[in-house]
Amino acid sequence: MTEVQLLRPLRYRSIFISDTHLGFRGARADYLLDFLESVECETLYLVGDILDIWEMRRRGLRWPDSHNAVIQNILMRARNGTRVIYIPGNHDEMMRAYAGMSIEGVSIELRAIHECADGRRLLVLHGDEFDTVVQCSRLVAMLGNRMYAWLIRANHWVNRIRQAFNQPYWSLAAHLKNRTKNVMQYIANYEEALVHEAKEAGVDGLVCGHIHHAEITERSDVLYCNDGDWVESCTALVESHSGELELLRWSDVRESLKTCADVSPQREVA
Ligand SMILES: [Mn+2]
Repeated sequence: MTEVQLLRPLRYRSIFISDTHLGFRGARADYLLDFLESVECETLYLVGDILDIWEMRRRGLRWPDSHNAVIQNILMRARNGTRVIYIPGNHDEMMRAYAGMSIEGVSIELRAIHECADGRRLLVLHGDEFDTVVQCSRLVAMLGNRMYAWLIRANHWVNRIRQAFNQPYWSLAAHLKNRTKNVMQYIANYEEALVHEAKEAGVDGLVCGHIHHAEITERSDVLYCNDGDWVESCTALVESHSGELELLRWSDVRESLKTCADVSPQREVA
């Protein structure tokens, strides 16, 4: 990590991060902490897989100081008036049992609707329930909406049964990453499934995570934002005070702040 001090905190209206996988040794917690200490926001969304409870169960509790510092930073924000909304994912699905509750000032929800400063409404969800839809995307295309809803329920029950046998969540994303041939097709199908869901919800766009692939794109008039992860790419989605959404790649932002404090960070804008 660089020793450069930021001249000012980067101020945003909202910040979305996901897939930090705290408790997993591959988590880039010190990098994430550096990010958190450099930004301010009114609303912070934690879009799932924040804690890797499956990994902790499988390999025993690993909880380095840097992972703890991330949690402390988030709780301190909640205490100091930042709205913090936590939408659990599949690696921290045990937290879904607390949906509707507020713990230490952190609201736990299954999904949320975020209203941007410019009035756009975004569905915020982790996205793991779409693994099965993506897997069966050709069937879904043929059979339509009822098949679609049925598959999401099937995915839920398959993973409940796996859980009962103490098997980790089965993710098509992870499976395909190991067999990289069809990754691009997988990502396209995943995007399509989420865009479909956003349309059903009657919103302008969505924010998700899960597949560790940060992106802002528009598909059939729906804005698709994936905030990426803090295991590989170290990315966050941020909203400015005027409602502009950007993807921050923290290593790029760090570089540009090092060379010139006034240069805008590298970004993708929607
Ligand atoms: Mn996930």
